[in-house]
Amino acid sequence: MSRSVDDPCEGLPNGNYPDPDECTRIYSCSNGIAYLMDCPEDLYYNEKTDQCDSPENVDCGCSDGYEQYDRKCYKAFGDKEPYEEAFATCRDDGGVLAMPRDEGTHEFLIPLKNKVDSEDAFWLGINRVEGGEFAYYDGTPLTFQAWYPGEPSDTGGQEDCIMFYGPGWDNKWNDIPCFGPEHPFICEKFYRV
Ligand SMILES: [Ca+2]
Repeated sequence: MSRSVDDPCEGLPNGNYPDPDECTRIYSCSNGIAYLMDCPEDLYYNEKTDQCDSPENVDCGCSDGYEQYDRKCYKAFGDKEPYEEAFATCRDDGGVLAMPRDEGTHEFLIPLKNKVDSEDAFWLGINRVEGGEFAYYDGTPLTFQAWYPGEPSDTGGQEDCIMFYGPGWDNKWNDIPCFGPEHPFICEKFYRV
C-alpha cells in the first residue's frame, strides 16, 4: 500500500494507519482529513492491534541483514550469481536489485558491499533500454552516474547490464553483458515492508 504523504487519508475509510516512513507515527483519518499522532517514546504503532506497542511486536524498519539509508533498506549478497538469478533472488526477498539514485546512496553502498566482498563487482538494478540509454530497472531515467573512466563502453554492442566495481577500480561502474560472469549483488527494499 502506498499513499501520498501530502494527502495520506485520501480515499481511506476513517481509522488509524501507520505512517509509511516513521514506525512511531500514526495517521488518524477522519472524513479524508489526516491527524498526525505519535506513539509514546520507544513504542511503535502496531496496525494489527491498533495500539502503540513494543518494537519487537511490530513489523517495521529494515528486515534482518538489511541496512537503512534514506528510507530504503539495502543488503549486499556475497553469493555469486548470473544477472537473471541475482534479479530473481532480490525479487524473492521482497525487493529489487539496488538502484542508487544519488551520490549519498552510492557512497553508502560502497562499504556495504566491500565488507561482503572487497574484490568482485556487484550487479545493480540498472540496464540499457531502447535507444541505448541506461535506466533504472523500473524504467525511470538515471539521476546519478558513477562510471569508471572509459565506461560505458558497450563493447561488442551487448553490454546492457551494470556492475559496481570494487575498490581496485575506484568503486565505479562498468557496463557488461547481462549474460556475463556470475557476480555478487545488492538488493534494496522499502523501509517499511
Ligand atoms: Ca564496459
